[in-house]
Amino acid sequence: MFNDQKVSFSGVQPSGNLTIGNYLGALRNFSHYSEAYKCFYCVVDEHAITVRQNPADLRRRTYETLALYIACGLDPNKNTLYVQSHVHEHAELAWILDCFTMFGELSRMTQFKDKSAKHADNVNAGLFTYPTLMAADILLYQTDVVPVGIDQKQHVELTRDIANRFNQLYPDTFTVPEPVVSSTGMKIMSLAEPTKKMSKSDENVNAVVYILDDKDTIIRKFKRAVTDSDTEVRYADEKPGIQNLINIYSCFTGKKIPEIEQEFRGVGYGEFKLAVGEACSQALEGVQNAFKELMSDKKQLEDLMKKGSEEASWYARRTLGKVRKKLGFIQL
Ligand code: ATP
Ligand code: LTN
Repeated sequence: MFNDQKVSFSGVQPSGNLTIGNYLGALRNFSHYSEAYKCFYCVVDEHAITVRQNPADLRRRTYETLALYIACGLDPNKNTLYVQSHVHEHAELAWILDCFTMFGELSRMTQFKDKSAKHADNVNAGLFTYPTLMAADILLYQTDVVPVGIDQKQHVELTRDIANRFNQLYPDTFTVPEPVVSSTGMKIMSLAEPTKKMSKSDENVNAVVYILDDKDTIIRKFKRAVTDSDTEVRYADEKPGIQNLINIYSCFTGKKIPEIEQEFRGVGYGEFKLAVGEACSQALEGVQNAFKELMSDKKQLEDLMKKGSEEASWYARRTLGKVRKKLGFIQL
């Protein structure tokens, strides 16, 4: 809460091409708060370097992620859209929060366990303290709600623990945030291994539908999606592939699960998969057109980044100033 206004904050890493998982689990839900909340949506480039990045790719994806925020419906005049590394208070508060976060807490984070297994040759300290930088992102803005996919819930819960611990020692410093996870889009699964999360850094491009994939590619990927040997379009845990496709179809069409089962009763998987592909590509068409237009004017995107980081800095400075004072750092 800042000046009696509730705050929404979230972030996406520019670590790959954004997927429909990012769209349905996160981006699409950001705009729900634009009217009633003060909203900060950040491109978290500092988080992305916990895994090795090619500099040219990182730069391009940072522009693209900002353009996608806007293309997905976030009006830069109603939301503060910016890049994390442009607001140095994030890194500064992260160090302070490192001193209020326990080694055991960070060791329990499942994302750390997964990523350190995946990047065994580069288990760096940043990968380990990733959640304290995320806590700094959130707490700097006195955030009330954090719209995320379910995989990030554990990090937001750790953020709450850190905020409560800090507030106990130094009362009234931080608002304690709530994670908000959408019920249907919270975990879109890989099309190749439907028990695994769809992830933008997956090496198998056929397992992932990107927001910017063209219609033919989208339809081809859904056609190839791994399902079971049954033919019935039914939402059941023992049918993870079909369950995932029903979820995706439900997210894009707004139809409820029983209605979808009814719609595809007696037709084979082929027809159903085609319908999912069509619904998906149709829903993304507007986003893709807006994205192309935004990317054709880099200067405009840079102006927006500048405006966003200036707005964000104003809030970040206030919280960090309060924290520094409470800790006993000398103000000159
Ligand atoms: P990476 O593969 O680089 O770890 P990612 O695809 O998991 O990336 P993030 O940048 O870590 O994406 O996530 C951005 C937001 O998208 C987060 O709120 C996250 O919970 C959400 N998200 C990511 N993947 C999915 C998914 N498959 N289903 C639902 N939400 C998702
Ligand atoms: N950790 C998140 C990205 C992220 C984020 C945040 C999300 C960084 N800072 C603050 C919400 C709020 C991820 O890996 N998806």
